[in-house]
Amino acid sequence: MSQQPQQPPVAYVIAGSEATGGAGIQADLKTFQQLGAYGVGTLTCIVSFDPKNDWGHRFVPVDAQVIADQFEAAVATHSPSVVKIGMLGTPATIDVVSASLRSRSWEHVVLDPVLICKGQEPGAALDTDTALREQVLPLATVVTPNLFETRTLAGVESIETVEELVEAAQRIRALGPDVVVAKGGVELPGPDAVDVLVDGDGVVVLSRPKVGEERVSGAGCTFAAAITAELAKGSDVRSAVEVAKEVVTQGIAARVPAATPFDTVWQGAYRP
Ligand code: PXL
Repeated sequence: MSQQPQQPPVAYVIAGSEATGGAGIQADLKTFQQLGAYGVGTLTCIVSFDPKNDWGHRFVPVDAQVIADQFEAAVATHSPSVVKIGMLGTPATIDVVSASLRSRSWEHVVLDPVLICKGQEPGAALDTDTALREQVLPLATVVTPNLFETRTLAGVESIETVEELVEAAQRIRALGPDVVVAKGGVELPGPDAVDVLVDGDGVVVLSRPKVGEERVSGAGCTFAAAITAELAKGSDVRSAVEVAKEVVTQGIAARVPAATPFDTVWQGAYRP
């Protein structure tokens, strides 16, 4: 008798392309593969850094109807129960993604609330930030803001300590998501890269010695994608976040040098 091989869990991502391969949907799909999840992706926008212009962002949104079509194809084919949301980029994209998400039920919606990419000027797109906060954040079960995004979403001026990071994460949790994982990264002062997880049961502090003081491209994408893959595999959120922290730490230690201003994470380095 022949036995059916075990089906891989499906991890779905709605995100942008970052043409150098360091961030965006490229990093997401690599992370899914590394963790043994079958990756499915819907493209929201195309970002091509400009080497002739200080690596400035060239940004092209995907037409809203084309996003809706991709979503329709993906969910009809695989019926995913877990989805990661990465860069959306415009209010029109946020409208269509939020409507698509609401059209069916999910076990988990993992939101990486990409407000701006590394190297972009803060405050460039207030209408996009507002739309994300109002239309997508309430649908998220897990949200993974970096320090800048935590300040913006929580509406606080400055975060200098782990206690302030926890307080800001609690404010974001009040906007809807079950679990907030606020990332201190290299920018929170101190020798360690500290993330705080705030859920209905309390607070978990995740800490690893900083790997250098330089930011690395793709760390945020990889972190949220790893959480998504682990949730697709059946993990609970706290365990998924522990694995994701390790994936990112190992991926940063094994970083890929790049001509862009930031080196990039190597997801393939991860070993459990
Ligand atoms: O790292 C955030 C990010 C996410 N998604 C896309 C990006 C970037 C940053 O450049 O381009 C598509």
